[in-house]
Amino acid sequence: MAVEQTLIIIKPDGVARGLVGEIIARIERKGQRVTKIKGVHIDRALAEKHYAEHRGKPFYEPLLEYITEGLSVIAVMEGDNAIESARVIMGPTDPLEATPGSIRGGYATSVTRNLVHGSDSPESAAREIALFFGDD
Ligand code: D4T
Repeated sequence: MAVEQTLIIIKPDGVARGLVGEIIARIERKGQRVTKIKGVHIDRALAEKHYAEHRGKPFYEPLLEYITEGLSVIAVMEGDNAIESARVIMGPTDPLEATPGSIRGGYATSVTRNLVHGSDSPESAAREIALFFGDD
């Protein structure tokens, strides 16, 4: 097992709905630990960098509007297989495909408003951690 870091974002509806503690706690119970955490109202420039790979796709503009609509909570979480571990707890991108026991399956309302982000590879994690915590 490899100790990894992953970047978790509780997106604006997760913060507004009071689900920060619940989401972090569920990832913690699966073995991960918070090493950094902060609240950020993501602006358009930061959102464009984070979602650069999706530029030009039909869901790109709604995605940017959503992620910039209010406060997000950004955390670095660390532990054995942190990336896959968090993604299992989150469930697939589309909440309708996610099992009810997962975060998205239980609480998310649409594929765009899917509550939570977790890095999808070690390369993404390194890029995203530098993007959100590089200046701290
Ligand atoms: P994020 O990056 O937010 O954790 O989501 P995922 O890693 O699970 O999914 P992704 O990168 O494929 O998609 C990024 C973001 O775009 C939204 N989205 C995605 C959407 O609104 N419509 C779509 O058809 C897809 C594929 C949801 C998450």
